[in-house]
Amino acid sequence: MTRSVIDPITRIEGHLRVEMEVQNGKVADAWVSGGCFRGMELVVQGRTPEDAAQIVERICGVCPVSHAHASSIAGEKAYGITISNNARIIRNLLEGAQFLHSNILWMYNLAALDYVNPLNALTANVADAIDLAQAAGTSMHSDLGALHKKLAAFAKNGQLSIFSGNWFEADEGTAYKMTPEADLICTAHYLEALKMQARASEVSALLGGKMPHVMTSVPGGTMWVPTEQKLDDLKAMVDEIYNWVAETMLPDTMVLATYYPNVLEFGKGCGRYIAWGVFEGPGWPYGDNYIDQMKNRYLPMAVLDEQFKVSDVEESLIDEYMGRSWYKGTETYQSPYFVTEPDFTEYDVNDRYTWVKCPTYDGKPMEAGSMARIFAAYQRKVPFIVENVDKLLVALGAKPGDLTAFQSTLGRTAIRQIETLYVAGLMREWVTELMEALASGDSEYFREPKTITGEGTGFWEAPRGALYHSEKVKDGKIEGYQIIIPSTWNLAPINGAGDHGPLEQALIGVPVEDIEMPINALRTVHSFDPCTACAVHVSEPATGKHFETVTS
Ligand code: NFE
Repeated sequence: MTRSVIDPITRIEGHLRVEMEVQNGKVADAWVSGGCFRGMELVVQGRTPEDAAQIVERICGVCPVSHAHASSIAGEKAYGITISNNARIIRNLLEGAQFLHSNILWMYNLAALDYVNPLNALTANVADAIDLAQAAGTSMHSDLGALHKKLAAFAKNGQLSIFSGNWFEADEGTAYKMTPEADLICTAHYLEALKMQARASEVSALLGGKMPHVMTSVPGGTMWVPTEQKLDDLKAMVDEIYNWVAETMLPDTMVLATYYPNVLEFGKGCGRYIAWGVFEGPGWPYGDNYIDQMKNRYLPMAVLDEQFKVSDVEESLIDEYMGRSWYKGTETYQSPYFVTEPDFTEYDVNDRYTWVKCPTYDGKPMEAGSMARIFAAYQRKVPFIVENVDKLLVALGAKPGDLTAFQSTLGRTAIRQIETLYVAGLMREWVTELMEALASGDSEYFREPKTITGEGTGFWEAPRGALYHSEKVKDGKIEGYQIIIPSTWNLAPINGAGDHGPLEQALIGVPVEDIEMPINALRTVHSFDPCTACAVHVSEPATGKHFETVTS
């Protein structure tokens, strides 16, 4: 029996430790530990809902827009109001820009280096690489010859920086399977992705005043007012991102799948999914029927069981267990609840071992994220999603409709690109919609509260999955606040019934050939795109260790 620890996991947002027991070449048990306490719930006590929407964004520099929106929705529910049609479209655009940034960042700059070895690209034949890109149908915006020369010069000077510190030697150098030509193409796209992320953030900054931590979304609507010039700028940027995503991301995903079919064989996880829904749909507003509102989102709400059977969310079935995390007591709190009592003890996988609380739905661990959203949209029959999921299934050698074919580490990685393409296309539609609204003379962007005492929950999605903000407001001031972020679901510890959290379950059974570099475990962690948030950073400078193995 061997213990294998990866700490910290790099190429994620925030600080995360994974500890695994390895037996007979496979992970036999796993514990995931989040090393951050955020405590935003305590910071917003006594503040107004308007302040809260601005403050809670500071949880994270990657998904601030989603927090502003979930908080604004909670505020609007407490205030008894809905937003105007213009505000709906503008918020969709702002949220969509952040989704595009996150999905591109994650695919190329965080996850891809588990599959792509830029050092291998040094031996590529450039002409063959150009032929391969054409055959694979993937884009060719970079000068591959110039890139090849640049990489060679960097390698000669020892300046490969982030490309030099990866796990290319895992499994005695056999873990990376792509040809030098495929590695050269994907390295070019890695670099292009940096520009596209920046472009997506420019869209957020245009609509939000700045990025990260946008300033325009508030309970009641938006402070952003379009002009023809701003809409023209928006259109140009949105078109550029759409074209790149359409030409690059799905074809690259198929290239990865060709070389790594083995990564489709592990990493299933808990097999149950939640999506609260995101991007408010047409047919606005829905009045007081919140369930209808969530079901009509462009990516709709759904709770899915092991057979992908859909049900509507019931807030009271969401609870959080404290017994294995660094919080007071061993209670299970039922939503909506407003208790946050941090209480650090020792790191002990047999007792408490993480700052991440343990949310469950109807007592069970649930996976959140793009895969959950796409499954929800497929089951709710969103036409674009049904068509593209079936196409991807056929390309992967599976049957249309067989969602089980995605339940793996590479399946989770691949399916997210359908979402990226969908959102990139919707962005273009929303710009047109906004242009039409402006031309029609509709100029309503903000609404005042009807009451300043009440309770409200914002069910929404961040790029990494289902996001929940709930607040209790008295005379305009917050008395109670609770947030359940996507990674809390995915990185959850063992629950009160003894079930492991979704990532822990996905890790159990993963093949480990090289105990010093458990690359398939790392691929599985990255497939969830974890974020333990960027607030408090806990590290152990004394040991300076990033990786250790302990034989017991
Ligand atoms: Ni810090 Fe976030 C997203 C949220 S974390 S990135 O997406 O909420 O799961």
